[in-house]
Amino acid sequence: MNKRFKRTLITSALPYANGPVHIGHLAGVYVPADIYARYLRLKGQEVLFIGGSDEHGVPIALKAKAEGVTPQEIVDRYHFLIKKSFEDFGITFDIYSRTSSEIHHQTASDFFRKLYDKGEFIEKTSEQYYDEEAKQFLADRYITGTCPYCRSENAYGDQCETCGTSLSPLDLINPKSTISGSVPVLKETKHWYLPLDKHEAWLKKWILENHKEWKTNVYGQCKSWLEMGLQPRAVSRDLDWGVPVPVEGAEGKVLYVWFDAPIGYISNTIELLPNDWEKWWKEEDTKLLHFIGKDNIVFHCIVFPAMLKADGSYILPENVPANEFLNLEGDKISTSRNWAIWLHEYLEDFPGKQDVLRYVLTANAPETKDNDFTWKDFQARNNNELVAILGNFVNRALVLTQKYVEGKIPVRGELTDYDKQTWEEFIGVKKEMENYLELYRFRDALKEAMNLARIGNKYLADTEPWKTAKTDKERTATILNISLQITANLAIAFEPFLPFTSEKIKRIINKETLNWSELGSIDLLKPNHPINQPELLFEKIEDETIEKQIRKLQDTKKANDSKELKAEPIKENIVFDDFTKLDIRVGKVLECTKVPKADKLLQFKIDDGLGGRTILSGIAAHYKAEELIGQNVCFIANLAPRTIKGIESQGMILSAESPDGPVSLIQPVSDIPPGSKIS
Ligand code: B3M
Ligand code: ZN
Repeated sequence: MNKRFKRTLITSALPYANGPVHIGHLAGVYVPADIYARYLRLKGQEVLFIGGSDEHGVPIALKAKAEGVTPQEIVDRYHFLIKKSFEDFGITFDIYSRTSSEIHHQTASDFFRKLYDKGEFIEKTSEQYYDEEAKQFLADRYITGTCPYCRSENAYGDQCETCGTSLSPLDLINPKSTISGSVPVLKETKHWYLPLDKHEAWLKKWILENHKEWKTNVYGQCKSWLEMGLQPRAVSRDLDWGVPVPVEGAEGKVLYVWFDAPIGYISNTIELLPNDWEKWWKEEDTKLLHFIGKDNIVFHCIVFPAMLKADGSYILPENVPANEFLNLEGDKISTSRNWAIWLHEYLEDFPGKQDVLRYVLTANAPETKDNDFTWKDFQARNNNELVAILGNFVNRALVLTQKYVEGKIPVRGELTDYDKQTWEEFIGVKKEMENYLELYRFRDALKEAMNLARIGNKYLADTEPWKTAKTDKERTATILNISLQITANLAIAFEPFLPFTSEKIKRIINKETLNWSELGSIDLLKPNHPINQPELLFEKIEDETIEKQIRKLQDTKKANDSKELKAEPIKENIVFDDFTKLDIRVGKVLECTKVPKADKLLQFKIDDGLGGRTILSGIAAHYKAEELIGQNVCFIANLAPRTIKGIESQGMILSAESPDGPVSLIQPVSDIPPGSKIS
């Protein structure tokens, strides 16, 4: 550890308590954080590892409304399930608490109040939608309406999930409150903003100049945020679930969930160490690390540091080793589509195999780019690596010990050159592993740990103690002594990664405590030290087992497809006259370009046979602008013009959309002049 630091405070993102945790959570955040915490503890360093559930926010309030229960009931249901999953997988939090706790409410409230009193916020009044029936302001997610870009009818106030465009509630056509179904009205409301623009200069220096060592994915994201320029960010919301804003006249307002959640790291520390928490958060010799997924980077690298700085008494994170995402069998993990491997379900199907999952998720961790979990890879890594390399070596060393030297550590004779060379190699690989651990490169570190076991296998294969046993007792004793020393070393090396396996090895070799400084020692087990009966560390996973899991996912996919592919219900009948009001025409695309700052939008110049017109259409995700030039399209010619992103759209281009995403333009089958009428 760098001289500057005396202790390490590790935080891991607080998962929302509105669903169970899955392999993506484990791979992205909790296994890496746990590996690091275990590694430091084994080295005898002072470490604190903080976890907890994030129990506020709109989705939790919405879920409660949908189920007709209180938000507290929702978070109680998931908090304990999540906590248990983490315990089951050996994630060694020093505390796993929750943001609905009293101590958190108090801490977050005090934190806000101090910043408020110091004048660190700005107050702004703006117009927001208000539901007069439910008598409350509507968070973006509580408002639905028609998307102005793609006309989908179920767009949310913050985003249209059909075309992906991010929206503000004021963009929606025919807005509706999801609480009462009524049409919301605009009403003035006051909120507090953290003026991030005022923090921009020091943030730029702190990250872009002083933390060039951060992972490139993290540094890159920060750089692009900082270069775009920071804006004041609202830290309060009109909502009835969360930490109340501790200011007079702020009834019905709570702290924005992303304001209170990171303070959860602090409140959980206070809950654990009421008299001793401050040194962990306020002393310069504490190294603060945030383990998170990539979607949380801006909050941990920019917003939370700005909050800490605004307070003035806190340290800032030394590093934020964020990971990318883990996909599942080629598709994004999705809670709503049940496309996930839930930890509690994994344990039902693979009891006792926590380490297999920890291994696979680390070996394939999304450290630098998104990665894919597949069941075939899971099986291959178990069978070809855990069973064939680590399990095989340890088992052979132990069985041979029982067979040839009566289950005791034999006395070692003089080392041959080959023995010495093996040990040197072992030390070299151990050093590599440590270097990687220090750099949060756990995937590479694990690879090197596995190489230590490979050295053991090669040593046994080359020295063949089963042959020397017949001719040379002393040589056999030396070989087995070295093999058992390697075994004990593996118990140390693998402990951060595979803690259950490491425990098992330690039980078998009768050595309860081993620490990191002993790694590399050839004298971990003294002569005549007794060894217990061997047990297998891992077992082969059969094709059948894997096929069952793959079938389970295929069933999920089928269920999703049949749900999603069901056509939408037919709208109410209209009379023929209604239909004739529509003027639908054929047009030819003269120009087509992407609209800047609107991901989904294409701007068309159409030859309509009447001098041309401009139309915007939200199909950029489905077509390249240049491939549409020269093509015939169908459009509604008499739709009242609308201005979107400052451009007047004079009509609407027709396209068909399948419920599972694909979009297809409607085009005439044969060439027909622009302006032709469609009926
Ligand atoms: N609950 C978001 C997430 O689970 C959020 C993290 C909070 S960390 C302070 O991705
Ligand atoms: Zn849309």
